[in-house]
Amino acid sequence: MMFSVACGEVKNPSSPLVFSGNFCSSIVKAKKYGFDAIEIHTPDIENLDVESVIATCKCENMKISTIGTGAIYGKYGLSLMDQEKDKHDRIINMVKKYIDVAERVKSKVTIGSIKGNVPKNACRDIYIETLGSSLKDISDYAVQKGVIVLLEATNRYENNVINNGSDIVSMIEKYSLKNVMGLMDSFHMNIEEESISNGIFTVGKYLGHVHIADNTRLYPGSGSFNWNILFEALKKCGYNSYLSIECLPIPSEEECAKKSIEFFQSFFG
Ligand code: LER
Ligand code: MN
Repeated sequence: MMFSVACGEVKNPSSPLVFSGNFCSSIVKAKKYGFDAIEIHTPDIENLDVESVIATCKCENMKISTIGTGAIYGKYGLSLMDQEKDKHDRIINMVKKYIDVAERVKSKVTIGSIKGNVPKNACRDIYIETLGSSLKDISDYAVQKGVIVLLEATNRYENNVINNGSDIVSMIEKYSLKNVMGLMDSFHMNIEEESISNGIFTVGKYLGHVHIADNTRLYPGSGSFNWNILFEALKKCGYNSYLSIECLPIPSEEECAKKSIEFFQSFFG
């Protein structure tokens, strides 16, 4: 198992990103606490100093696990279900730029919040079809670049599409999405899955990444989530990729990072 931590540029106590500030400083901090990798979250991928990130990773022997696109939804309000052609083209082109950077830094790309929401009273099938064809476009591009795209199941209060493991698998299989894998997040699973283990078994061979936060979205071990069940299920599936801390930086980023690493050590030695 490898340990990663989600990082953003701007400090925001309501956003589940542990380290904030310059990404190169976050790589150094994450290494110091004992992580193997960081997740980069930014709404403006073109502003990322890719060469410095690559150099810092090399120097610190660190990796970029994945690049999150969710901030595009927060900052620009664009989603993969937008029906207007110009908005649709804009977000697809943006995601392709994330894939270009991911190819350079050898990471994956996450698609979570930018799935968007089907508006009230709208025809759900039309929106789901738009999401499927957007993901197909993205996936075809990711294949050319040799990048894995992670499709995340998020809870119903954030997105009204792809809320659980079964939704991920249906989407991948219905649209024959190559290079797309599932991202399961303990916080969302706790709300959406009837059974944590069955949620993991359903995604099974498609599982590509796991987000870790307790039921309160604070650092793992601080709440009531049943970690034994999750980790047993991951073991049975042969999952050995990243467990990535994506939790609120409360009471502080330092405390959160320290407690998270202690938590991992208590389970994985
Ligand atoms: C993104 O990974 C996620 O889990 C969303 O809930 C972000 O708020
Ligand atoms: Mn997540």
